[in-house]
Amino acid sequence: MTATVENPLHSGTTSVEGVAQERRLVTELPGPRSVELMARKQAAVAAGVGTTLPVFAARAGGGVLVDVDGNHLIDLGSGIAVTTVGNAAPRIVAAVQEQVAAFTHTCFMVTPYDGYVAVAEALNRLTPGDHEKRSALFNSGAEAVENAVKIARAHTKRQAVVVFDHAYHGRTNLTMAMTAKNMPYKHGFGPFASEVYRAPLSYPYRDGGLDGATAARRAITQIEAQVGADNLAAVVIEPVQGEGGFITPAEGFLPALAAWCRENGVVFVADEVQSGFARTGAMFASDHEGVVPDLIVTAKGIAGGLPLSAVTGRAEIMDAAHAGGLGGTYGGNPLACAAALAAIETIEADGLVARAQEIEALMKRRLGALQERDSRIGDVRGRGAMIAVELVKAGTDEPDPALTKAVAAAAHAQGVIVLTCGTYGNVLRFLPPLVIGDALLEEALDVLEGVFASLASA
Ligand code: PLZ
Repeated sequence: MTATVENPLHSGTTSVEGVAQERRLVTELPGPRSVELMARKQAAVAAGVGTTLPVFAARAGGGVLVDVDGNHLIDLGSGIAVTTVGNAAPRIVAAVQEQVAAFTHTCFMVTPYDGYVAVAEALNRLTPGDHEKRSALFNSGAEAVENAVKIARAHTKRQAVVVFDHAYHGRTNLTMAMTAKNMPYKHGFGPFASEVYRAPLSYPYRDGGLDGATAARRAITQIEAQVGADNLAAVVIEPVQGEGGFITPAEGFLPALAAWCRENGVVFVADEVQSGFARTGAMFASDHEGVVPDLIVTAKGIAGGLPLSAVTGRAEIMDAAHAGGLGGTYGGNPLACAAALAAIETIEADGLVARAQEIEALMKRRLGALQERDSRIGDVRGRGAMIAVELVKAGTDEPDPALTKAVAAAAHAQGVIVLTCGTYGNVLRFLPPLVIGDALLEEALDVLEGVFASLASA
């Protein structure tokens, strides 16, 4: 019999990585040091690089970010789903310190090193499906998405790419074309890459609850009519959409699309840049419905904050690109690889997939209760620690971006970092690090509840 060990995540741990696990405001936000730094930022950094909170970070750990004025904020953003294993997670710090002292860079294409190979092995093991796989490493999510398209085109000798309504795939030229939303991602930045076609998504809250099979049929009919399977290299989809609004397609949608791709020799690509690595309460969001993508794109949570991304998939597809056709100076940098191996070890050893499921239960319980009292919360959705609420004008389904902005701003002012998203700017999203304790989560939700009450029929 094992003794019951109290889980520190449930018991209000007082300090993680030297950071007190509490919300504590010692100045107004932003404080004087942040204001000073913001003025320097405005004078030195290009205006196109925005910030959500005008608060400069000093350190972070567990579920808390400490700013340069000593304010302790509850982090429900994880740097957009990146610090899944926590900020400055001990295994990552140790692994990176060891690597940085050994060597910082050789370029894997010049003289390789084992960290890169070990990350590829880990990805091949962890991603859905037990077929033979290969991986290639890059720096950013967008770069990996671009490479997945290059690989699919090399394999199929076809050109077209299908993406979906509300999709987000990045800010490079090809991925801007693949991204749906104009402002701020595309506006004024065209012309965009050609041969990218958009299909309707399954969006249960806004498509009358169309079942997954019917929604897939609708998308496939449009693809067959407007593109033609014989011209189509790849279908690229986020199994749970990120920037588009945490839209989770109806059950059956993803499997039906994947099956159609298989029947038609089209490469089915899951963009799991945001949804991957334990975030949704499974190692990958594709796992929830047993979908086995031909290629899977990962980044963000893969390396706890060091820049790393990957394409992993069927060996015969991955190997279609000629030698020297894939790469880049920094892709699979040794520091990032050391961090990735430590992040993967942390997810597995600390049971973070299960922790994401606990976070889902807690958040959906609280947000569901709030929705029952407040008809401005049109929908509560998402999986694991990737949860969102879609805000509408009370009692309608009309998006309310102004309310969403106001709620986020009020939460920020009270020391809770929340992010917004959605094509209509009316989705509040929550992406806590999986190492956040229950007490902090509950407190953040208390703050949100108070914010909704204070903004009542204003
Ligand atoms: N695919 C599904 O979520 C990045 C972008 C934030 P990069 N999402 C956050 C912003 O405003 O730039 C993302 C994603 C999905 C691809 C990407 C792109 O990943 O690492 O930002 O290039």
